[in-house]
Amino acid sequence: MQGKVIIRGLNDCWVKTLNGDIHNVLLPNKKLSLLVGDQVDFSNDSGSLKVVNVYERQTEILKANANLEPELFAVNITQLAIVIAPNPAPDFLLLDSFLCAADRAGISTLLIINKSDLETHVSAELESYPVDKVIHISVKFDQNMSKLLGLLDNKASLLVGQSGVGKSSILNKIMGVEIQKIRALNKNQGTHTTSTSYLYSIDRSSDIVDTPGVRGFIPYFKEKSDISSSFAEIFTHASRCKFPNCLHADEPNCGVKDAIEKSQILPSRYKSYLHLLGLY
Ligand SMILES: Nc1nc2c(ncn2[C@@H]2O[C@H](COP(=O)(O)OP(=O)(O)O)[C@@H](O)[C@H]2O)c(=O)[nH]1
Ligand SMILES: [Mg+2]
Ligand SMILES: [Zn+2]
Repeated sequence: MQGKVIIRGLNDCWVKTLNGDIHNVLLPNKKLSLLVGDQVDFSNDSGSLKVVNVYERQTEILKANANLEPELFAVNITQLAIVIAPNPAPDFLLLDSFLCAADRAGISTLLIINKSDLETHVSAELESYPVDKVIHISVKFDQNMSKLLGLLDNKASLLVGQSGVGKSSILNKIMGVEIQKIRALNKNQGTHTTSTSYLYSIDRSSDIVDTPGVRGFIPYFKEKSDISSSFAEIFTHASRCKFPNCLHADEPNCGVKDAIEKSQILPSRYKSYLHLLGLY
């Protein structure tokens, strides 16, 4: 049988087959690299179901661990959906870190600006942020929710954003009771539900992955120079730098710093860039 992993436990996982059935399936070993979103084959092995094959992944989003080594964050995602709101104020470093990770993984980006019912709005620069799509919604007042569904259609979206922006509200609105149903599978096994990712299916071809551990997300870069190439607008202006290995920090005749002076690069983007550069 074949299916998609919707929850990964320590020694087991829950797999949803194409017809919607959910099975509890054992892992051949704890060390197996298997994440929510993975496509697997499983079969009956002396009375219990066991994973026998993990398919090659379409995409892999990497994060850096404390030693700046690569760690898989999410797999088979086709769209990164980042939620922000006027309140709590956007964490630009977190936002840019996720955009870098999406760029590295080669997946499209969607910025969901929630709480548009509030008097205060997010700063204007976010309207023209380097993302593929932007949508304004209000979960509270059911504004633009069907348009949002359209943007999630035929995609496997990873829903991220800082605490308090409305991720759970969005999920509840879209998935309803399905959330409790899926989460209950995990509770039965006594696993810590707050530290687990869940994959919810909107329909047969549209998934949303809800992942914890978003706070402090650091994208993985193999080389220091990969950082600037993950900031598209910084990379563009880097062609005018005097030194081919310019890191756009303290070097003279830097095309990037020149572009910042001419307001062609958002200061917050450059600040995030320098922060990430400082980590690596
Ligand atoms: N005004 C307003 N508040 C919202 C909206 N969506 C969510 N909230 C509120 O924002 C708070 C955080 O929402 P929650 O879904 O828990 O955010 P999460 O931490 O990202 O999962 C809650 O008090 C929600 O009721 C919205 O569209 N407008
Ligand atoms: Mg939440
Ligand atoms: Zn430079």
